[in-house]
Amino acid sequence: MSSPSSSSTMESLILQLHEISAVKFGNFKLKSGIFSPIYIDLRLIVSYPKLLRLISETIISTLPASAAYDVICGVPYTALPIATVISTSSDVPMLMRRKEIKDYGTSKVIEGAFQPNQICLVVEDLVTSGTSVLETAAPLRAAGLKVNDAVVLIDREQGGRENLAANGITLHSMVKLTDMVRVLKEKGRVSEETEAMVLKFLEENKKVAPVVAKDTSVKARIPYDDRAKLAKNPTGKRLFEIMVKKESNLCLSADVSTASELLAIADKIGPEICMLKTHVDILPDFTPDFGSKLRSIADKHNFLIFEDRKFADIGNTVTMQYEGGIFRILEWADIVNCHIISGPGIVDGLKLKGLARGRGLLLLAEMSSAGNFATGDYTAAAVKIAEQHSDFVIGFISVNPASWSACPSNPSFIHATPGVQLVKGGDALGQQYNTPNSVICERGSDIIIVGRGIIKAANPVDAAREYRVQGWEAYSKSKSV
Ligand code: S5P
Repeated sequence: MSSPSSSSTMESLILQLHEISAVKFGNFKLKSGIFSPIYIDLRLIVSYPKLLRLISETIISTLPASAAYDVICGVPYTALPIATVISTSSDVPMLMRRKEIKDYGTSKVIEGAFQPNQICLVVEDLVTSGTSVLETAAPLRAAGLKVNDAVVLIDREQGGRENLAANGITLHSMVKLTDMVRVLKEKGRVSEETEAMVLKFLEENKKVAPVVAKDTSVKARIPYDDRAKLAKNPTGKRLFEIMVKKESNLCLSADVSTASELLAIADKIGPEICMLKTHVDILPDFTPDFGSKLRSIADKHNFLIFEDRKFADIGNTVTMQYEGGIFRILEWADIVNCHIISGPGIVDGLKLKGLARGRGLLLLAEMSSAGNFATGDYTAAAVKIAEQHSDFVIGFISVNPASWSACPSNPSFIHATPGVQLVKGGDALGQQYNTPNSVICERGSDIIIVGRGIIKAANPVDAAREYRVQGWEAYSKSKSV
């Protein structure tokens, strides 16, 4: 609000927002569960084109020259129309971030045309903790764009500016909530008492931590290096040690169409990961030397190989499936996994072959797909079997181990979680995605397993780095909850 004209524009904007009831006073329960005396709902502005235009024009004219940008992206959904109007009126190309990821066509998270290293301005309607801006900035950055600035219509002044600055994003706000209430009081729209109540509320709720950091359900985590010392199985121990050494809790699910593609991507992404997961039976060009080739890449980049075979048969059959056939999994995979549908005999069978070779086993205790049956007693049975075979079982494929209060697993077991992308969503065939932060901080897992989020990214190496950084930051945070 520097010049008189801009301050009168701002006043007029505030009054118009109040007139259309986009700003309300009362007692409102917010998403975080706390009660607020003020509520802002900017979804309404799509019904008021003149106001939408005024907001968009003012946003752009109040941005300092230092906030240079090549493209803009609105945070879905409320800021999308604002970004669209800015784009068409100032002739700046726009991008769109998908909230839900589709599994057909291109599976893109960011829609629109752009070049790597272009600068993208994020446009938002309302900022509280800054979480939504960060959720949009992450996939933009993973796609190779630079995100240095975000512009917002209203700043609730509850820590968003600081949280964004900590993530390298400068927040430019048009209206601060305190200014808004002051103007409405001055113009006789709200009483002095209401103004005082709102100011008191804002003072008392100055800092809303971003959702990623505010979790209270997870107890402070025992660090991976301490857990390495507890692990009975040498592969489980090594996995913890690799994670610490490489600062990576990222497992790449290398679900590509050929063995040669798999070896190429393993070599490129190897430095970012602690583990590489394969489905060897999907590779049409598999040859007997596949295992040794992958082994030498794994040794070069120091990651473990996890063949996601999901054994499910009786003990005697799985011994043959593990060791024999054309794939000879036992020869080259450090880790395999199995269902426990057939009972504990399957673990005995796999252990018979794997234990002497120092291999490790993950039990499928939960699954990421919608409607699966690995819940409740089934999950508890997996924990029990793991305890009975802690020399061979290294941990679980799990989705929400923080919720296993009835059957907590001991800290030497590692949790690896599939169904991870930078934004929540799903595919057309039942897969369900959570973000790295949610998986590690809220759901209490240790390893994020990422497939299409990396494989289908425009730049898989950059995407892998982004997942590694997000996964490791989440782990670091959860050590000190
Ligand atoms: O419950 C599960 C267990 C596994 S191992 N859900 C899963 O999605 N997986 C595997 O993780 C799945 O077979 C696939 O290889 C990977 C997820 O791939 P994305 O492309 O959905 O990340």
